[in-house]
Amino acid sequence: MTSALAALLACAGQTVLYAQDPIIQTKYTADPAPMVYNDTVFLYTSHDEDDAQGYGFKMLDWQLYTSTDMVNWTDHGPIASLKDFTWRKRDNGAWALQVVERNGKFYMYCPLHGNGIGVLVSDSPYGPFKDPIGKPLVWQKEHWDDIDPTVYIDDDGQAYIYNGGGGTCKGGRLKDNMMELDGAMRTMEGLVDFHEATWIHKYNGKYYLSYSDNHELGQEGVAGWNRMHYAISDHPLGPWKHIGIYMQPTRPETGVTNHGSIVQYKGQWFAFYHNSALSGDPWLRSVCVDRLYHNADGTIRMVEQR
Ligand code: FUB
Repeated sequence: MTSALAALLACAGQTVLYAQDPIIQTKYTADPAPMVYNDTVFLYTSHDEDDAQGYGFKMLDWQLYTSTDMVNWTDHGPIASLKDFTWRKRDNGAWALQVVERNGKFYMYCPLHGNGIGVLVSDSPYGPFKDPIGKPLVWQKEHWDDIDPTVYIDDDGQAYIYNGGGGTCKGGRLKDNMMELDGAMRTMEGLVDFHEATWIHKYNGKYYLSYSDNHELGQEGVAGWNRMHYAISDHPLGPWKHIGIYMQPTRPETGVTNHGSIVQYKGQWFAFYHNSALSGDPWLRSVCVDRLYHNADGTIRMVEQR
């Protein structure tokens, strides 16, 4: 699948090609988790089933798209699903995932909502992915805590895992095998109005933890109008200094969630997120991407949604 249209924009003296938002228009996708590997963007997403309208989250598998120019996206279809976890107790709940590479292996961290966070492993970013441990990696027995895993591997090789929803973000170390916690996870201090959707990136030696907030959460019985916040620290596990908002609620304001991710590709920074522009329905979301800029003082300029 290639994106339907590309818009040519002149930006800060450079010519920048963008795919038209939403960048995926043939399926409903959410919770974008980009990974840059071998000069390619591997965009892993969750997937809202077509018949989820009026139902709530109906999410059974995870999808993969790739691009080498941020304009044309190739659809690789579902690359993992709830069925890959024999210990699952529900046939719904394939929420926001993330994939990272370490020493030639690819680790996919998957929340099974209500069942904990599992990990799948593959020798290729395209899969097949298998569950080597046969049990949850994280299971704090609170179904809102055990969502939205994100993993960051620091320059010294130490890997960190974060997760959380419903008000608490936790972080901790992973062992070198990437499939075991190295000590207990602890609450990330200093975040303001944390809701979910943790993502870590590093810029100029500082750690950035971004997340969605509780803005107008629950109005009209839907998920809210999340804004994306960020906090900065000198250390991967904080304490964090809350800086502010880098993205206002997505448009149109259909009461959708937002879930951001920030990545550098070919020297430029990008903010991925999702909205309900194609469907107008909170449970049928679509992944978008826009440019992200760091200011000279390290703060993030508000992302302009196109
Ligand atoms: O997609 C299901 C849930 O909605 C995710 O886990 C949250 O981040 C929110 O996007």
